[in-house]
Amino acid sequence: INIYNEIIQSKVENQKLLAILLDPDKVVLENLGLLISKISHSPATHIFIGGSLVLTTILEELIVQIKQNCDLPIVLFPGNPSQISDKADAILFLSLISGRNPDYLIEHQVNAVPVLKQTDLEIISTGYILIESGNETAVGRVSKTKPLDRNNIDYVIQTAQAGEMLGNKLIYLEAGSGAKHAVPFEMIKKVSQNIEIPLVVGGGIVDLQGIQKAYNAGADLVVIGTAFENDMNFFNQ
Ligand code: 1GP
Repeated sequence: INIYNEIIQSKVENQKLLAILLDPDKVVLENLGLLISKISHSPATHIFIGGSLVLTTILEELIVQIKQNCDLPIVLFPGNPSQISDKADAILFLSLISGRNPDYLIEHQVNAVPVLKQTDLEIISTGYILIESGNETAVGRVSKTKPLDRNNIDYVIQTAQAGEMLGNKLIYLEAGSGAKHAVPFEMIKKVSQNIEIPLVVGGGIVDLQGIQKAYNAGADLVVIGTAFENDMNFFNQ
């Protein structure tokens, strides 16, 4: 299966997608059975794995155990090149195009190539755009970049369009994990209207209504991390 082609197909059919983001630093392996069962019974279509730091060594084991017990595609969402594992299905090959730190625009990507060449991971190039969220989030802190102004929608559109013109396959509007304010719906709407490629939205979405509103505004795939991390019954509300 080609994960990107499926995302495109879903967009064509207006079927919305949902990724649960698991941060390996926060997953307790002993609870994994229950976690996987909750994910399998949720509306999730994808599992994203990654975090800004990932200090743990359980990344591979985590992926292997999920794969044994769950059919959802596993997509790496790495904070840096050390978070690559050939046990996953695909990787969001991110470039932080909202920032002006060359390390996160191209340096880490260059360094990741020898590792990626040894894997069969499907590589999904992604223009990653961090939006100001009312609090400092790990992405901004670790990447040492400034998020884009949440009121300057035109500049965010222009950034997303530049990402598309550069050949990215996805645009990801990110408020940051645990964001106080999610990406504004008006911004999702305008950006989705001005790009052809699928739009991923995440950060600070804490209820089912927020997910639905992001879909209605034009998000093709919504990412939920903290809300599910805090409450495994999040989707049973
Ligand atoms: C972060 O977009 C994801 O990269 C998810 O954010 O943890 O706030 O859901 P939350």
